[in-house]
Amino acid sequence: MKLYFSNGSPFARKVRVVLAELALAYETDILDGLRPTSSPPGPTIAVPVLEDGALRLWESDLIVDYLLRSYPVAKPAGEPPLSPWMARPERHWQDMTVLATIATCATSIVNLRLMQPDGITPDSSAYMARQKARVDSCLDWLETQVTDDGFAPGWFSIMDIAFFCPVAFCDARGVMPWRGRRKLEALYDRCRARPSMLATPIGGLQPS
Ligand SMILES: N[C@@H](CCC(=O)N[C@@H](CS)C(=O)NCC(=O)O)C(=O)O
Repeated sequence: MKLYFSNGSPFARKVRVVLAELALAYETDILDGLRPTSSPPGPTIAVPVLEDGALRLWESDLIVDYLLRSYPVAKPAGEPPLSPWMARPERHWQDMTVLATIATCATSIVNLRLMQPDGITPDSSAYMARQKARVDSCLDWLETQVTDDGFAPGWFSIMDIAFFCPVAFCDARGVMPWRGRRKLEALYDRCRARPSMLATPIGGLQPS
């Protein structure tokens, strides 16, 4: 397998964390910052992109779903164990809605960051103010969905990982304050210590 990514990308980090949790080896194609539009690894001109043999996939949640289905582990090593699914079978639509909300929130966090160097901020742009409001609104709603034991109690879930990666990026890049939500903060602090998180620092100060 080969993963195209940048060290800063929170979407790529989610995939890297899952690869680490599944103990899967992979080659890397790392380019920090934005890749040239002339030679992207996929048509969305975004990372991550995963190559597995003849198959090439993009969109981080799709890649994670592919990994979980293609490389299930009999006995996950971590505690709590990595969930073997994207969403709990008995709460499929609720969990998929949580994942979709996190993805939307992550996109707004990254957009806020990517516009910073051009001086386009929530103070100077009504649309960036809307992106910031969207992040707050998503996080407020996620706080109502998460438990004291994460999004899926008893598991280190893809929802937990998908939440942690963009919020850690938000912290590291000083995008906007997000704290003040008790359960999300507790989840964030628990995730930080997980070996797969420690093994995938976002590093650098590149734009994304
Ligand atoms: N929905 C995509 C988002 C991927 C994404 O936006 N990646 C950023 C890096 S964090 C990127 O490559 N952006 C390139 C661009 O904006 O042109 C996913 O989940 O994989």
